[in-house]
Amino acid sequence: MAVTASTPIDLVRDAYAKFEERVDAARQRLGRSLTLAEKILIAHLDDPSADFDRGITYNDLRPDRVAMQDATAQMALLQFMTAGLPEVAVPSTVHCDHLIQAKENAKVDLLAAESGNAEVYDFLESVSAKYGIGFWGPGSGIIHQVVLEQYAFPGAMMIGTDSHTPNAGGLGMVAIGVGGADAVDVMTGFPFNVRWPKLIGVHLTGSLNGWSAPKDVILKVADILTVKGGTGAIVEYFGPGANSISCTGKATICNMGAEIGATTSLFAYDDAMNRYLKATGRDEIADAANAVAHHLRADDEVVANPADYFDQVIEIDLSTLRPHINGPHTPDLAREVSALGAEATEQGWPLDISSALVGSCTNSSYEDITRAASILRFAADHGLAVKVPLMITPGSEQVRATIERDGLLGTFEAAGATVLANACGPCIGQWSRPAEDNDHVNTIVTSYNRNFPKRNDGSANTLAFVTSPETVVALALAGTLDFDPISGTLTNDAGDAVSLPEPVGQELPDAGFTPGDNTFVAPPDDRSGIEVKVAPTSDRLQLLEPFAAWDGEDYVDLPILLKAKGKCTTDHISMAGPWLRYRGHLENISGNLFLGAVNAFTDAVGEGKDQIDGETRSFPDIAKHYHEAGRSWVAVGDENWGEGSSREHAAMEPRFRGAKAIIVRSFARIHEANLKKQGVLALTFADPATYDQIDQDDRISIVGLAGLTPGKPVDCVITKPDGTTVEFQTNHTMSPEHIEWFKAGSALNIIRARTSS
Ligand code: MIC
Ligand code: SF4
Repeated sequence: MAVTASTPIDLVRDAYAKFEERVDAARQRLGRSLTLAEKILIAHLDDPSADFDRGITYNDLRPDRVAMQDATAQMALLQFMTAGLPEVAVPSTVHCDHLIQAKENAKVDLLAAESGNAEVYDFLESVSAKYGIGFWGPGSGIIHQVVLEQYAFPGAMMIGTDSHTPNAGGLGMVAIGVGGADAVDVMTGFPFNVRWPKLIGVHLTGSLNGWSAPKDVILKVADILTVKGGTGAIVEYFGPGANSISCTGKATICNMGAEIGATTSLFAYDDAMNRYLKATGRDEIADAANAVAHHLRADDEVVANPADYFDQVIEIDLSTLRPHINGPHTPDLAREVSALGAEATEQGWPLDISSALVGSCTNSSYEDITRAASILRFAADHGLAVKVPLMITPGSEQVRATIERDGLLGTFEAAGATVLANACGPCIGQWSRPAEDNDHVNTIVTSYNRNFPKRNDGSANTLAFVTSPETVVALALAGTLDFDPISGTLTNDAGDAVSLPEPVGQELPDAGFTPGDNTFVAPPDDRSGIEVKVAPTSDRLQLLEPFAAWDGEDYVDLPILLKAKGKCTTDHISMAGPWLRYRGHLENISGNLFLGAVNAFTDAVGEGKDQIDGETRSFPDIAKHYHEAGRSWVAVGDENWGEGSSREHAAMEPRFRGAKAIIVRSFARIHEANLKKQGVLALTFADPATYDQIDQDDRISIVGLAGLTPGKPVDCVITKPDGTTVEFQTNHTMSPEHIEWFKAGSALNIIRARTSS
């Protein structure tokens, strides 16, 4: 299989041939019309005759591609290596974007990353070369932007080891964020197993205008659906308004569907996608898509009567949608920009902005940058200047080189902005921010997608608000949250009141994109001599040992390592920022386990009571103590446990340290799948009130495990320190296959057994 810096046309044609074979047949079999998401899933079913039932059945699918970013690729590929295969079974790529720290500027930071992360980059490059994986080195850009520019195509299906993989839904595909173990399934030639999603339709009418941007669509959807409203569902956007949004704007909307927990989001193929494919040099793919365009959109009956086809339909009139800004601490806390000043004053959030950041995989397209730059240009011409540090992270080398050529980077630089590397940077806590900026409560505004506490600069003092790039720039000019770009005025250097004009963007560059420095490395044809080195002394990489199989016994009287209060996202379970350093070393990264979690018994963050000796210790230290003492344990939590990232470290660390079960009110999809893959019981309280009955010194038993059956509750018992007991039931979503994973110790143990036989 030739590995190239783009999707070969043959792969696209093969994918489209499946639509021809299967879509009509499925329509007849089901006796109804189909949504676009259904068509794509059906075209990618492992067994085209398999039954599927929304929200019920688990089905095997055959994705066209796999993409991995450096922070998750390490663990994914360490797992892949243990399968002992000569090469990956489907086209796969690795993208180096998460490990570059933002400190000075693009050039200095990239050099620092190249030397500081040399061991990890060398590992990823050699492992990619050995197993036939395309490698995008540091500086090439953020995974989702590169995938959109090079690999995504309408009607395709891919999985990526990053929760924002759905970004590619902007180019009409089903792109799903997964943990590394799911990627390993597909790279080892097995299907991707996922619960057949429910379908949420978002009907867009009207068209965006003035200050309203694609970002506002998803900020509004997050407001309506909340951070768990999309769980287990694909969000399909349709209607006349959809056609008025550019391809990259659609990608912004799909990208942030991760924030509502959706399996993925997508738009139908349209002329905006055709234009984008052509502008990014993929005319052949555009022609192939045009020839099957009727397969690449929902059937007409679906669009005419959406309530008959979707589980839920949301209506948004783009013409009346006003600019939004969401946060702090959660991406679904929404309001119009014009209302934020009053709300911030009431809540005691600092009105003064301490930094403004444009970019990330969500919002760094050519159109985004042109809209933001149009405001900066106006400001420069009218005696206005940004009042706070402004930073910009281009999404890819192609975008960076193009906006440099077209003078847009110059506009940012002239405004005093710092241009950071084409990487995640401050979006993932890789922001080396001066301590004096965040040693006190402070406010930042970003065009990113996530805003959990500590997300950007590692400080819980920083309150992050997410909004469109142009609104970030307007707020940077105002220096305060109490500014409405539509009706407010700013005072210029001559003392005059100035109103900002509406932003003006350009969907695609007139002169086409320029690729910039080529940082793609294809694997060599002869891979026989390549050795993948992992030094036994390394503190960043560690070969994996298989987890032990289940011993057939019930779990009796397990201590509760953590009962988490409130949100417990993957950032609370396994923090990023400085810990990204250890993403390839399971033992070392386990030093961050639950460091961000709030202890429900004490309200303390990251620490609890060690039940062995009664001492107060950090959660990772307690976990290590239990592990070394051979004690198994459980963790207890509230709603949407594991919200956010796809990082499987959040499941592997508890597994490694001896967690037998995570018992919560509800789970986020990717994290629940990751726990199951690693052989940890992911249980939900049948009665959510049971959460309140669990006290610090209780023990929990999980019984009847020999009878573990799909759909059947699992019995548990709380034993109080005085010996009294409280029985309760938990539910799980394990299929027969998942139960096999549990028994074998992990899904990977099963793959190992199959590939070695
Ligand atoms: C994120 O946005 O949280 C990340 C960092 O991209 C993660 C992946 C990771 O933790 O490595 C994600 O979204 O999956
Ligand atoms: Fe990177 Fe942020 Fe996008 Fe995650 S959300 S891939 S950290 S830019």
